[in-house]
Amino acid sequence: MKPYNCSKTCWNCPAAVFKGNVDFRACGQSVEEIKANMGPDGQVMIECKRRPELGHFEPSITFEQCPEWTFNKDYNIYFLKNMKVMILGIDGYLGWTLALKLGKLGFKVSGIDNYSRRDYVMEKGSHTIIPIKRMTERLHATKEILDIDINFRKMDIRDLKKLKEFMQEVKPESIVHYAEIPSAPYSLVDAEHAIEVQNNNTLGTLGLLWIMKDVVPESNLIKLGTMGEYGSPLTGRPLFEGMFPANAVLKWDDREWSLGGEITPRDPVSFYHVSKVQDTFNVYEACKYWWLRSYDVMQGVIYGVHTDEIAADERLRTRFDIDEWFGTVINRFAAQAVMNMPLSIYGKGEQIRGFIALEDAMDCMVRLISSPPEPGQYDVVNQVSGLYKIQNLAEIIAKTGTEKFNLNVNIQRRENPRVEADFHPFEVVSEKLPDVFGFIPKVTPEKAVSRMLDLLTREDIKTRIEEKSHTILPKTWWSGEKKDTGVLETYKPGSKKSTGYKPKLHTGKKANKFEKEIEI
Ligand code: USQ
Repeated sequence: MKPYNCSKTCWNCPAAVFKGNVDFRACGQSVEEIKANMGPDGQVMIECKRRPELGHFEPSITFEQCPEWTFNKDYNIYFLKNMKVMILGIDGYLGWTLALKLGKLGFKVSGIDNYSRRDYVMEKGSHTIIPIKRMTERLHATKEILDIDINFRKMDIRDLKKLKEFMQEVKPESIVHYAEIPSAPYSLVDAEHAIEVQNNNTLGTLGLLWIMKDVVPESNLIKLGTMGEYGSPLTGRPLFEGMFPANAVLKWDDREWSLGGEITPRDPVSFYHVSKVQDTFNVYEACKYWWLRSYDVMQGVIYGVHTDEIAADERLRTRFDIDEWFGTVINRFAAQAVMNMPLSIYGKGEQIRGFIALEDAMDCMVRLISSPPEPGQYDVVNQVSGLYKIQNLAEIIAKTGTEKFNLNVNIQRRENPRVEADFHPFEVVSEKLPDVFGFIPKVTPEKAVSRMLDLLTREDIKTRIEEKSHTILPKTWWSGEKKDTGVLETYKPGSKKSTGYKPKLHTGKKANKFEKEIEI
């Protein structure tokens, strides 16, 4: 199998500075158009920041031909030597995990964070139940154990002056943007919280785009969106990867139009998810106006505690939240199982979401970083490895907990504090990551849950869950009320029949095997 990014060229490479007498950044032109229209006088020329000895040349060297790109056999892709990646939100659950993964693979990692996640979880009266160190200690431990240097600056993404200075100093070749407040319930607490979420997320991203335009227009922005941008359309219309496919058609009043290439409808499920939709449009526009390039990652709900790097030492662990605001459902269920608390399904439990394990999500990020889009290209990937009903997930956790860890697990349906459909069809297309980037999911929920329970059943961690168990059950209602959710039903795992409906995941050719394995 040929390396996935072998035929990408200087057009994709962040080291290429475009020169010449074609104003290829003029709005509305596609790269294909430019290439097709290049007359004898209209050549696009570049200079390579990494290979200045080449002078001006046509941007046609492939990654396979270029000595700056080296082959990595584990990923079957080329990596740009010592590629500089800046992670915005490097102190978080995902940011920290990715920093260590990239550092271990030889990337030059820098990052910023304002520690707001630590503060918001404290505001809820909770803490990360897997203890994490202060940043200075994290950085020391990273150097000592993995021999990785991380260039860190404490700052808020909205501090434009500081961020611009840091960008000018580092000149990142890829930027991973995790610096957002990632919680739907937090955005529904009250007006102040909703405003803070949308302010931080939307304005943070908008400022970043202006800085990128001025300082690093060749850098690849990997922007974290969310599957929740799409909602769960009751028509059952497939959730395509951001844009309609070429053969999609709109029929109305006896007439037809092609929808190919248009952004698909969004129907976000909280004010937090709305902020991600706003980002989508801002990034899309910036790519159009300034020829920035970006992958917008519609990420499913993440779960898990493991990558080889974070498991290498206690001081390298990433945070793990279980409170009603910042804990995600599988992680919360695992903590509840350990505490002998019934697993709290909201509503009927027939709602379906896309999920992906932490380790698999990191694999996707490495691949996206190493296959940058072309200038002006805005592309979307749906990053999920499986679709599950919440009810089925509860069964998986209960089964693993009972059979492997001797836990006594019950399941409890509670009133749903959110506004979301109980029953809905769900069909998701997630073909680009496997087919274009070579991602094959490796971690089943069973495997990840097993690893989680291994860690969470440790006495010291159990004590930390116990201390904060009062923060687990939801009190934040989408109606604006703050009150407990009533119990609808408590039942034993295995005793409940779900409707026969199975969601459909179009995973591309590569991931089919995994899909079969995890069918439930
Ligand atoms: N749920 C329960 N019981 C719980 C917690 C959640 O039944 O104790 C249900 C919710 O009602 C919801 C589903 O589980 O239907 C997922 O909830 P969640 O809290 O795990 O995830 P969500 O609020 O959707 O947000 C999370 C992350 C967010 C990310 C998103 C991906 O917090 O940053 O963007 O997952 S997605 O859901 O695909 O939009």
